[in-house]
Amino acid sequence: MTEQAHPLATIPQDELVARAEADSLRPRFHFVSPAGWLNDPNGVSQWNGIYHLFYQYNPEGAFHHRIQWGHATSTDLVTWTDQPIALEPSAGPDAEGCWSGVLVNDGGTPTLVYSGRFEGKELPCVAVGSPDLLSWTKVSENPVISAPPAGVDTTAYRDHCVWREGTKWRQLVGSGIRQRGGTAFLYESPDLRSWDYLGPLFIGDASHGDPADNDWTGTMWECVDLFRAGQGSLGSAPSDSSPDVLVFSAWDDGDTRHPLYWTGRYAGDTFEPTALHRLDYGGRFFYAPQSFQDESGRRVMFGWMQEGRSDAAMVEAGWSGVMSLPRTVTVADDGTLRFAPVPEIEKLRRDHASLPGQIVADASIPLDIGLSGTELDLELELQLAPGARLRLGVLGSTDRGAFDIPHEETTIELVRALQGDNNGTLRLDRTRSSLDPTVDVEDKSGPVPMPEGRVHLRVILDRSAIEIFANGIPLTARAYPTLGGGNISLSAEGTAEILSLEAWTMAEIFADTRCLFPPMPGSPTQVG
Ligand code: DQQ
Repeated sequence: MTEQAHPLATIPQDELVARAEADSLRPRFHFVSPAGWLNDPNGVSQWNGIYHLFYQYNPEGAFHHRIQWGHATSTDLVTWTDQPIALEPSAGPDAEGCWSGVLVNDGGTPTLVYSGRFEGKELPCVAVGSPDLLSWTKVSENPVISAPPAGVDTTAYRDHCVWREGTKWRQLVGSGIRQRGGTAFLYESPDLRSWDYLGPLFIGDASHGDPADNDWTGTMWECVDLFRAGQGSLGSAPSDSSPDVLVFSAWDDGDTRHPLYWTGRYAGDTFEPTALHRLDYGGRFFYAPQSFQDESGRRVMFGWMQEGRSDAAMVEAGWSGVMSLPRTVTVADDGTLRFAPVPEIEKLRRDHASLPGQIVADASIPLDIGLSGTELDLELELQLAPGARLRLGVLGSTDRGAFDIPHEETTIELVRALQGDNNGTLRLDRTRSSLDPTVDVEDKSGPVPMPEGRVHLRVILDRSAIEIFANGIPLTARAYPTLGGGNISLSAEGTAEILSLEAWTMAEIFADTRCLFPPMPGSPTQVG
């Protein structure tokens, strides 16, 4: 490293990987960086059959500084091979960081559009790749847009969504207009190098709602992602009633709030919104999502699962940040989105156990299904009576209930409304998740459609990473148990029928020791 070490770089780099790997809270089948810091997914794509996941990376330590683009590839979206760092800051417009961006196919040339950071501000930059996407060259025209739109008082300006429309490229840059709200500025280009500003695609209203609300749209939109949820490409005449979707991460003055999406219609140079929705009830724990359409036509999304422990604890642990499992995005009959982990993840299922169907009525049952653990995939089919409340406890410590012995458990709760057949609530209660008083235990919840009381519940646990899907509505979060328990329990108020419960232990995805600076395939491995 040529730069002076950052004051937070307290762990020698040759120890960082070992330190990170020794942490019992580090996930084993979610993608994590070799060590150090990871945040947003970038350039998510499939290129000639190979999946590419780039990510915001600081190999110097578990803090956000001088961000580079880490890179990993996969043939199945399950196991990942570390590839050499794709972009790193260099003298010029990205001297302070290569921030988030996307990958596009420019007539066969892999091309990255990203935010170069310099003098505390970000501007759009471009880099072109070798055919194997392993070597990247920044173009001489950088920054390809020299400033935010003239005369507009912006709160921030960064992150990109780029697509081909007819003979031109189009680009959105995330931003916010002071005293108004978040926005995405629309540009057009013949060559990805020279861009004409067309105007704001759509402007949010930051004065609408309470800033404390979990659907407040913020003062800036990070990581905007516009796509057509149905058939056809952006800008073409829609062939069905599926909406266009504008995903963004609501930001406010340095605070990463939560991912939201607008459904609506993109046409001409504007987006006509129909409705605003929360994208994941975990809020900041599924931040900066980015999606792509894979070669089979599926829309696949990744998000950054932020940490819920202190900055100092992250630095000490030697690693920070988890990439969500890739999840498919589909449209429900009501025009809102549904999510599910890609089915490929099921390859990791190992030991299997199941619970015969049974009714839990006003009872608590310790679940002796012959399986427990901290790396699990659980799938339940449930039938809740009106007003019933079902609690699924996971990551439970073994001495549950014993007098005076500290107990930990993370609780997933489903409640069916008393009236009306179709509504309910999903909630994650982390108040007893950890004996560590410093970790985030904020309540997470939101409404879930429950037609006639039926719920398909999927819970994926990977040590500190938790992904929950209730009838396709996601709630992603982190928990930091100190006792290492993997017990499962069930309890109910009212009547809940467990139609089926299946559980699997999950295999790990990284067998070999990882390298902070992965070498080019075929070249000798570097230390660290
Ligand atoms: N993270 C990136 C930015 C983006 C933010 C910097 C979202 O480009 O706005 O690492 O988490």
